[in-house]
Amino acid sequence: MKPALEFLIKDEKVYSGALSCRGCGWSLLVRHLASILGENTVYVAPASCFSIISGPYPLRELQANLVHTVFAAAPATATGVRAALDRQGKKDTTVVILAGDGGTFDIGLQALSGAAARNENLLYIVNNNGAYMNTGIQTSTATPYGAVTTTNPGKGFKRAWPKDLMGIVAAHNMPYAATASLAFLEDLRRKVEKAKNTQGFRLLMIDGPCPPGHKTDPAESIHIGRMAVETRLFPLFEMERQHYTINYRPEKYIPVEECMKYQGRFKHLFAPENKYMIDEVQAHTDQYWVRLEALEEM
Ligand SMILES: Cc1ncc(C[n+]2csc(CCOP(=O)(O)OP(=O)(O)O)c2C)c(N)n1
Ligand code: SF4
Ligand SMILES: [Mg+2]
Repeated sequence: MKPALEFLIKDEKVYSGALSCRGCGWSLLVRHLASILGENTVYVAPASCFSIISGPYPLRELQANLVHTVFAAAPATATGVRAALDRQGKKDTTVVILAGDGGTFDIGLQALSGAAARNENLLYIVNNNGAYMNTGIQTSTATPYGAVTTTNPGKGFKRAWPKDLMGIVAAHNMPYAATASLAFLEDLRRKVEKAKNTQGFRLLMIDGPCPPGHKTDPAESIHIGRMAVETRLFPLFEMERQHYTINYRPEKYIPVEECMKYQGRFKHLFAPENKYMIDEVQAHTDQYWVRLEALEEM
């Protein structure tokens, strides 16, 4: 029997020898993206772990053009690349931003909002691994409630809820936006295809495994990703303009701790004095799901 990746990736568009840690989401994600988007693509990358994985000069990972840009400006840089390509008549070249959660939820949010509001013809991919991993696991506004990072005051774990990026994105009334997981590859690949073939501003937010940052076993990256979807911590849904569709409904109710227990960043929450925080995460997760179902119904 063929391994699953070989079956799905028929046309490999990355070179071998990625510079990432074992079990990193970035590497697997980019393999899938590149195999669908092909060589007629220009990638625009603000600072993130992918800036390193893509290769320091003269190495390179992607069999396509890549523009490295500053943290705050990827959508602005991509807007310029798009305009230049259009001017040359290269309208079939796809322009893709590859950004982390720090570069998206925080530092690049203004430029993202501007490009989305102008409905620039760009595909924005955010690999959400829930912290500034490249510089040593600092908290971002995507970091989950209760997670340990290196920059939380007090007891060292985060006491605020992550920003609802998809809600912010929905408010821009964009042609297409979706969440996706590396544990649900067919769904992910369908969404990349759909985003590729949609005109205007599109955004995909991918749940990004990061073993050093999440304090997980690299071999468990995909299993943990699957459990994030099964426990509804990371629901799979898409939005066309403001029309919501939930893409996967777990068959049974699985408590969030079934996903959190694999991740050392949540270990302290299992101590008796902190267990109430797991209940808070459960309540928040349940509430978000109810809201998603109501939005889909509308
Ligand atoms: C303006 C600016 N501030 C800080 C940095 C340092 N820096 C480079 S990558 C990075 C972390 C990026 O985090 P994220 O966007 O979540 O991507 P990840 O590393 O997690 O993949 C930081 C803080 C920088 N390059 N530019
Ligand atoms: S620190 Fe995390 S995101 Fe960065 S290369 Fe390693 S696994 Fe990937
Ligand atoms: Mg990150």
